[in-house]
Parts: sequence; C-alpha cells; structure tokens
Amino acid sequence: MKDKLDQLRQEFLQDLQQVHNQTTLHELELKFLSRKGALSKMLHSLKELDLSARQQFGKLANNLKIELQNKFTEKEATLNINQTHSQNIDPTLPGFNFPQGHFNPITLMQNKLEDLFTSLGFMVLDGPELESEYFNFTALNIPASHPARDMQDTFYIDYPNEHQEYDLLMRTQTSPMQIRAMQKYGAPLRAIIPGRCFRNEATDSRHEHTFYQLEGIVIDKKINFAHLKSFLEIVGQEMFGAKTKLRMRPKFFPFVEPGNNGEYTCFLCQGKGCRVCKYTGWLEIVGAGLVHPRVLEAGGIDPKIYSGLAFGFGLNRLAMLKYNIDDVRLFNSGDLRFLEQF
Ligand code: FA5
Repeated sequence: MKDKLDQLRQEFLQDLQQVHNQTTLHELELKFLSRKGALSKMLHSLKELDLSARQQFGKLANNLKIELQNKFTEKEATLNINQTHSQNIDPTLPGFNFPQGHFNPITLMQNKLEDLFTSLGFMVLDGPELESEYFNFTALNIPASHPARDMQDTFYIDYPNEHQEYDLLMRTQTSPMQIRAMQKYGAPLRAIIPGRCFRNEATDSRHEHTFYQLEGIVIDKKINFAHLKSFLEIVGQEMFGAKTKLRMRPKFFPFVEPGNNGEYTCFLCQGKGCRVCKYTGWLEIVGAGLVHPRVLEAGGIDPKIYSGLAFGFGLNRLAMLKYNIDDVRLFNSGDLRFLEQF
C-alpha cells in the first residue's frame, strides 16, 4: 500500500511540473483530486484492508491528500498571479481620479462668516437644536399667549414637563443662544452662533422647514444702531463685494427695540426685480435690532448699564445670494448634480 501511495505522489509531482496554464491545471485536478480521481480511489480502497492496516495507511493517505492539495493550491495561486500580470493589467493605461468630497455651500458661508467675525473679536458658540419654550420664546420677550409665536411655528416634542415653559421644541431661530450666551459669559460680550433651525413652513423657493442661521450678539456700554448698521454693511461687502447695498427696514421682533430687516441687493436681477426677490429688487437676509431691555434682564445683564445689538442671518439665503442659487430647497435635496457645483 505504501508503494502505491509513493507512486501516486511521484505521478502527481511529475504532472504538476507540466502544468503551465488553467487547462492543464484543471486536468491535473480531475486526474488526481476530483471525486473520481486517483486519490479518491486510493482512499476508497483502504476499506478493503483490515483494521490495523487501515489505521496505519489511512494516516499516510490523509497526509498525502493534504500535501497534494497544498501543492495544487500553490500552483493555482502562482498561475493566477502570472495571469493577472500578463493579461489583465495594462500599465500604460491612465489612472482614474477618486471622487473628492467638499464643503456644502452653507458650510462655506458659515466658515467665511466665522473668519470675518473672529477677526472682529467675536467668539463662536454652539447651541442646542432641541430647545425649551422658555429659551426659544419666553426669555426672548415672547410670552405664551403672544401672537409672535405664530410667526414661527415649529415641531413640538411630545414630552410634557411640569412647567409649560420647559416643554421642548425644535428651535425656530438661533436667538435663544443670545440668552444662554449672556447668562454664561455676562457683559461685555461679542459672540456669533451658527446653527440649524426648524419651522413648520409651507415650503417654496425661499422657505425651507430646515435651514441655517447665524446669530450675532454684542453687549457693551453705549452700543447703538450705528454699530449695528456698520456690522451688517461689513458682512454684505465682505461677502458680495463693495457694490452690494444694504437696506434696513423696520420690522417687529419682540426681542429687539428698534427692530429691522436687513436686505441686500438681489443677486439675480441686480435690483431690477425678478421671481427670486418677488420683484422687489431686494433679498431679505437678516433680522436685527438693539437688544430689548427685558431680554438683557433675562440674560442677567443690567439694561441701565449695558446695551446691545443682535442680528440673525439666514445662511441659506446668504449662500443663494453668493452662488446664484434660485431655490432654497436645493440645499436639502441631496442631489449631487447640485452639490458638485461648489
Ligand atoms: C429671526 O429668526 C430672528 N431670530 C432674527 C433676529 C435675530 C432678529 C436677532 C433680531 C435680532 P426671521 O424669522 O426674519 O428672524 O429669520 C431671519 C433670517 O432667517 C431671514 O432673513 C431668512 O434669511 C432666514 N429664514 C427665516 N425663515 C427661513 C426659512 N423658512 N427658510 C430659509 N431661511 C429662512
């Protein structure tokens, strides 16, 4: 039996030397290692031996099986490597570029404004998107029954608290951070707070349910409206060039007095009037004003000593202006054809 095993081994090794391609490799497999191959036949024939011979030669036969399998696998791997090198790879072909990610236009605007405001001595803060009614409305001089709450309908969280003012909602604006910043840092204060806001909107080309704002607050002695105007002008000119005009029109926000809407010349029609600006020539980008004394008090600051200014830019609208985007809904569309343009 031992001679038969040795002979099988010799034959296999001789044939293996003749294997130079997949066809001869397959023939070798059929001849020796397949179900009907020589090795299987040999293993079957062990059944005819008596117990002690079966034990003795069974072990030898199994070792031989492992050896032949290993040699076969090695040969197969060598052939695959050679074949890949010789047939599948053409080293003269040009390579290909891996797709590269980049910033969303809103992030680009946020980064520009952060650079601008930090150069003017502002801190950059972050605040919670899930807010309490207290910070989002009450502390901003919008009590529970005030109609100004209707102007900013949002998504309320069904998690009742003992006190209604601590009920939770998705913040409608970054303004709650005015209070949190004043409470934490006191006066004097210069901070901006970029972040995501949410409103229950009937969406159109200028209104989204999820959008970004960038809040700014300055608290110091003798802060006045001229300071506010100059900050808004700096932003317009820095972002859109020296020719960009700012228009400030009175607007009621319960947390500022006086309050105004800051509008910049429409990018699409250069002020002539078009669909995007609703034929006014102006795009409403920022709400602003001088901080209301009650809001200063809610922030723990004495309104007899300090005054303040605050503004809230719509980052989506700023990006629309900067990059000629005519529909705010594109930002959340996840459409690569849109995103890859920036
Ligand atoms: C506010 O949200 C005030 N918190 C702004 C403010 C801050 C006023 C500090 C005074 C002092 P308003 O609702 O107008 O205001 O929103 C401010 C800006 O956010 C708008 O000018 C607009 O650019 C953007 N914005 C508001 N709603 C949406 C919306 N649904 N989709 C896209 N952008 C929006």
